[in-house]
Amino acid sequence: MKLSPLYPWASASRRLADLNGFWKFQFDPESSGEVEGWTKRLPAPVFLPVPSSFADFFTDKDFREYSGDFWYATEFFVPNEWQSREISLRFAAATHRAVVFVNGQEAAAHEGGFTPFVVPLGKTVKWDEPNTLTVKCNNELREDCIPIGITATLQNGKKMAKPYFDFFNYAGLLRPVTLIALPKEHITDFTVRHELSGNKALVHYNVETTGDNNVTVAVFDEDGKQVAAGEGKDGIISIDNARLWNVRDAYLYKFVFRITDGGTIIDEYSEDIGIRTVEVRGTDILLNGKPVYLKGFGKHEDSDINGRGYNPAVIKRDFELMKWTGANSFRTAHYPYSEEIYQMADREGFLVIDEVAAVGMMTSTLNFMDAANGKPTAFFQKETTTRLLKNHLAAIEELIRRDKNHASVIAWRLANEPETTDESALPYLEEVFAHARSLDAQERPCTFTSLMTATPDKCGCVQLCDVVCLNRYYGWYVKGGYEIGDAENWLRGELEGWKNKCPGKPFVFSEYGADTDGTLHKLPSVMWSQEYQIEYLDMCHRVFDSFDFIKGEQVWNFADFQTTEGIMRVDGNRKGIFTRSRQPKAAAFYLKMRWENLPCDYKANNSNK
Ligand code: CKX
Repeated sequence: MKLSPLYPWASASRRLADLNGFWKFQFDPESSGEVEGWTKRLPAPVFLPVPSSFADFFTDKDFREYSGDFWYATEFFVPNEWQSREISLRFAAATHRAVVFVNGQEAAAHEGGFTPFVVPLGKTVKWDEPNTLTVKCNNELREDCIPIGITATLQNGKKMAKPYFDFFNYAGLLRPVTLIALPKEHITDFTVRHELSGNKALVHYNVETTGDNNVTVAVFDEDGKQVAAGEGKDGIISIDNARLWNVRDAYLYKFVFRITDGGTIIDEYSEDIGIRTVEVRGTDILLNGKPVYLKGFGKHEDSDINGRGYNPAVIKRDFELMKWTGANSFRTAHYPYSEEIYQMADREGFLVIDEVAAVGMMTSTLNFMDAANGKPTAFFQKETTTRLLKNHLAAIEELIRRDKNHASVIAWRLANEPETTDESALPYLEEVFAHARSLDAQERPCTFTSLMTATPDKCGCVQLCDVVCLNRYYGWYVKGGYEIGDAENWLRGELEGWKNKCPGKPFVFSEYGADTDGTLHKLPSVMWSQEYQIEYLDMCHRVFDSFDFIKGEQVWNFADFQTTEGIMRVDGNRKGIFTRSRQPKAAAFYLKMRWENLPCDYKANNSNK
């Protein structure tokens, strides 16, 4: 059976039931739930909302910091009228792994906390009667899974997450759960690739189904007028005078895919699709053949109380704030985001660098700081590497399968700050890049973000990147405060090195930032003050502006976000341009002034204009 990555939209042929709401929940620190029969019934549950992260609901620190197994349970009904259909459950994200039981029987297991999976229900389902659904989740960090870390056991026997990354290990059923009833013969997936030819757009499409009946495609413009059609599972649809999807000027066509048998519609699935091309030519990133300069943020899915849980209100606020600053792009640091975020990016014309959760590819117990200080850790030479690679490749496959049709997604970010200074990184990343490239029909650029210590003389993997992405903190982790003048020289020096090492590639600053207390003002500035954040950003921008091959700036971070506690963080990472409650720091007004005045084709090479 083919399991579909498609978003659960209802249609003339598709039925959905939303299973979100309060579910039963119980921690299982002994991992004894299965033998004790929790697959059928949780013995002493509390009630928690789904979707959400569990960590910030409780007042007991043991619960916030909990690492291990935890269970959810609910009931659902499947109406008799659906007996002729194929029934499944779709989990948009269960972090970091889950085993699903339906009526006490194991129905599916999934590794990876940020991509959807579908559980076919088959004969286990009871019609018009309550079905029990229990899910055993686990949030333990491991060196062979992404995101990477370890789970330590404290002297009191409690487990604790030790992430090799800098964000809180929020977990749970983070995203919606949906009951889906499809016709037996149905569409499981589709892929589009766009080609521009004068005023015409050619959309190469492929539709996958579970049967052999005929497939048709109808394309409607935003006024609901049909503008093109196609027939067959593969084909090319030609749209005359196509209105292209563009930066902050999105246009979406409705593609309606149908399986038909004579005059009968067997299945129907629609999606709003933007038509655009993306490519890298010389040092330019081209959208529809025109150079674009990325202005925007590295983000997190992170908010008060709900942690990393799906939060449509925060999603909306974030887009409004990004628009207000004049941004045109963001990166989904450090994992695939909720599908609704890409849908909104499609609608709003934002350029997205879409990231797999391969973060923490360095060994460090002081989360990411040892490696950031240049301590060699030979991360890719571990006994766990083969298993890690397998999980990493699977996660890339799920990411690309899920997000491949979004116009907003212009590049794949295949790893964050891997330890590319060690020669064992190259064969590992070569496989990762080759795999991603083999999966994307749109042949989007692929990249990783480069760690501070991977300077031009030390990085052995940059040649894999179509766009070179630098995470640099001169003026913060290196030469901060009164030494900022030296920081500027060091940054310039490094960029001269890159110019020689990679002539003819575009560079994007995928991280640069300074921790800032949203309440602290100081004249003259000190590090952590709002004045220093502006001085720091201004220094970086002065440098970026003087190198033609820098084709984008994504400041770290859009908003303050929660991390593991420690001496490096004051209730989280404070590099936000906005506070965690999404109010502006002074730097937000500074950035707005800069970005509103930078043209979209800033620094375009004349030959590509
Ligand atoms: N880059 C020295 C990864 C992000 C962190 C950021 C930071 C680091 C910097 C690496 O996840 O939050 O320290 O602010």
